Amino acid sequence: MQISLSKNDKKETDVKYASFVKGIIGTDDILTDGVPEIAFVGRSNVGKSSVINSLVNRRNLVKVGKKPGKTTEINFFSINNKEVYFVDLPGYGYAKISPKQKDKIRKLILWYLMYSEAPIFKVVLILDVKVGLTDFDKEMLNVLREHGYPYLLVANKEDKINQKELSEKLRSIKEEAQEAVVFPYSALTRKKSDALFKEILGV
Ligand SMILES: Nc1nc2c(ncn2[C@@H]2O[C@H](COP(=O)(O)OP(=O)(O)OP(=O)(O)O)[C@@H](O)[C@H]2O)c(=O)[nH]1
Ligand SMILES: [Mg+2]
Repeated sequence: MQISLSKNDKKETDVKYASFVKGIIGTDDILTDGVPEIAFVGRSNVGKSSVINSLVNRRNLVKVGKKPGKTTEINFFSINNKEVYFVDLPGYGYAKISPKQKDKIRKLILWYLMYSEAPIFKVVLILDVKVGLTDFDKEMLNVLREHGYPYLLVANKEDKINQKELSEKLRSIKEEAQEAVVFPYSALTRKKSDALFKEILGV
């Protein structure tokens, strides 16, 4: 599967249009309309929605920081009139929701990845660089590896720590995840948004 986002002189990746399509909680026509999907997965509050906004250069395409843990749907955003969908998955593990609700979200994420047959181009697994890998992230990594999905680990919120701490955190994340590539990022500064986009698209 190849994605070629429109190119211009300044940037390799160019998002001209981005819009919300719909939220789903189970099987739906959108999963079989042939548009490749880039899925953003991670614990609640790690910055999934912020990372999506930073990539499409919009502050409010996806609501950020409001009512964490309340998003229980899988939200689809069309990029450049359905060149690709960005898929914002509900955040797992928000402390203030019930165990039952947590389990529901975990099952929805696993269903999407394992059984929905969505044409997933890449899974972006987002971590909070200060927190590192949690049990949920390890479970996700196992699923992604077992299913052979192309994925990328993004260590978000790098602006919150200094260089020394950052390299230590990255080293331990790589070691624990047994992963050579972890992309340090800040959705707040957006400094590396183009580099991240290229890494996700593999260009
Ligand atoms: N300092 C800093 N804060 C960030 C960064 N990315 C996100 N945040 C903040 O972290 C909080 C959560 O961000 P969201 O993007 O809503 O996180 P999410 O993963 O989508 O959360 P859920 O939708 O609840 O799963 C917000 O207050 C953001 O402003 C970052 O790179 N640096
Ligand atoms: Mg969110």
